[in-house]
Amino acid sequence: MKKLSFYFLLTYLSVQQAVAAQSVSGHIDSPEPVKQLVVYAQPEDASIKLNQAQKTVLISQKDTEFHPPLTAIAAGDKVQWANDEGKEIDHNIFSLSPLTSFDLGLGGKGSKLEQLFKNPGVVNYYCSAHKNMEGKIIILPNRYYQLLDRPGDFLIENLPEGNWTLNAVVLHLRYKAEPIQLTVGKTPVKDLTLKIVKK
Ligand SMILES: [Cu+2]
Repeated sequence: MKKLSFYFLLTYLSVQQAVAAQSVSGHIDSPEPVKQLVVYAQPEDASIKLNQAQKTVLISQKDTEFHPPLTAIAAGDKVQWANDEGKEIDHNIFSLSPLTSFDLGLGGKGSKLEQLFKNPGVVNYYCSAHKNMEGKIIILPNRYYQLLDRPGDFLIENLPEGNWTLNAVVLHLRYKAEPIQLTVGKTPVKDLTLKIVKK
């Protein structure tokens, strides 16, 4: 009997946990020129507790290119660039971005260089040794985002209950997203349409 009530409690707790966070999904309605974008959600209630555990996100330097050339991270995350060249080739990483400028110096084959990104925004970075090497990092306010190669369906998981705003960082200079308000409750939020419009 004791055992049975214990399992009942476990089931009850896992159901409770399951309803405490929901997925939010839908479609991006966008004009043709828009390609890469990041859909993200921001909490509107101060009571919403976010998963803010810091991560280190890896970018590889191989064949004198950054892989991937576009990376999305959360504010407070670190990026680590690994020189994965087969030959002895030094790479540098620098940025003159108004959001955060840095120069990590030169790193030889096998080296790793790191940078912390505190504030949300977009950072372009380069290698001073190879003019063709360039990369971009989109820093989101939190971990509730999805990077899309092109407009289409999106899915953001584990949003805590409460009121949120859904928005997108659009890399095309002449377009922006129209933010939408939503409430995360006991069931997943589906079939949203996030519109991309001219600025
Ligand atoms: Cu380089």
